[in-house]
Amino acid sequence: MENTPKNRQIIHVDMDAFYASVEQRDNPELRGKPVVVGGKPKSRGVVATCSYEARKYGIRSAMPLSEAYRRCPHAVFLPVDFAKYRRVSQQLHKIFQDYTPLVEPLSLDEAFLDVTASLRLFGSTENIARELKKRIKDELNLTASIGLAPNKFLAKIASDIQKPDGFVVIDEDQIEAFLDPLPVERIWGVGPKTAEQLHELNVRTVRDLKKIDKPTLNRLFGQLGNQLYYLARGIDDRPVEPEREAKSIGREITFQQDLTDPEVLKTYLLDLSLDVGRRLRKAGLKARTVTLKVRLADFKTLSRSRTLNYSTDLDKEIYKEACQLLDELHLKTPVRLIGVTAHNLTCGEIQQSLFATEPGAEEKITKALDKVKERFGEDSITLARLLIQKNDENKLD
Ligand code: TTP
Ligand code: MG
Repeated sequence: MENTPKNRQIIHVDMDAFYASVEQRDNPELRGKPVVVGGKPKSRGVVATCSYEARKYGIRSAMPLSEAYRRCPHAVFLPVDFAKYRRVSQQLHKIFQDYTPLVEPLSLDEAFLDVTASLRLFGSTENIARELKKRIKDELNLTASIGLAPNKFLAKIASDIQKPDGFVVIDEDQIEAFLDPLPVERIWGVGPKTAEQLHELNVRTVRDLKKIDKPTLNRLFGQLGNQLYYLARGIDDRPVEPEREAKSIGREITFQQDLTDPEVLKTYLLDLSLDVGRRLRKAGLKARTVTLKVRLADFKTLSRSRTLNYSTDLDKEIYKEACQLLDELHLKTPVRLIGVTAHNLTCGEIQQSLFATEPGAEEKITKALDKVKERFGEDSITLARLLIQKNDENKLD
């Protein structure tokens, strides 16, 4: 790949509990307390984020607010103030620009910086990273977690591993020791399905994964196999791409074996929709158009879109549209690839009556998710697809 010289120095910055920290900063009474950002506790809708104090009660992003309230009734519930977070995000990016023009924002609170060429000016990468952290604290009165590594993949894991207020440096000679003990789920591209398949092969850690050779990984996982092979060895040549502006957010998956059963295809659509929804919400964006892409066994590719009369960032809305588009294709041929993309993006603060067109939808999903959690425990939201597949009454549509 171009622009990927050796010995790169990549910094990944991710703010801690971003929206909630901004609210705690601006109202000292909220400091040290469980704070949930997303809306009124009894309103429909989901948690955008919550303070680390609230996370002790098991509250997480994308959880229904009603459930957050059940878990911690004394938490302070606040509405989402996008305009405010966007202003803070701009200040943050101004700080980044003082160190390098090679800044790739991933969302309001997260960015990659390639500081390879900045070293002569600032000394070491570690200096830059420490200075960044200090300026974020002094000038914005917020904390960030920072990862520093020779590539994007490692820098992103590094920033996440010591949250909050983390600072993790991975040198070339520490890559193996750092990666080997991590669970395979940490590798980019390993979602619940792939993880399940890897577990069946007795692969739980990156160290285990490295024991599988490249041809086998290719045979088992197609294109993803290559990615797994290289990332497990800490190799990632993707360049930092400055000012990447999202025109669409999408994800697709190529199957190892062509699939025909529409219900199985829909379980994949749910996985993909969960991912697209999460990335939309993180970027503070909503989409009006959902596109379904299907590649058939004979490589013919079909693409179908639907534009809604409102904008959404909700997994279940994206999933519902994708399923309808799939049904309308009346497929008779096996499918080798399926993908979901959200287009026509707008900033999140525009008010939409998400549920006005669909009374009761929110309750349905809340109930379905609650049932899943009762049966499978807390971190099992993605298991919802299994339940949906098995149990008709929990269908989201
Ligand atoms: P994250 O960086 O994922 O979360 P965070 O900064 O709140 O917490 P931490 O990084 O310490 O784990 O997302 C950044 C912001 O994006 C978050 O503050 C709120 C928003 N967001 C949503 O609105 N919905 C979501 O589902 C997610 C994941 C994030
Ligand atoms: Mg964050």
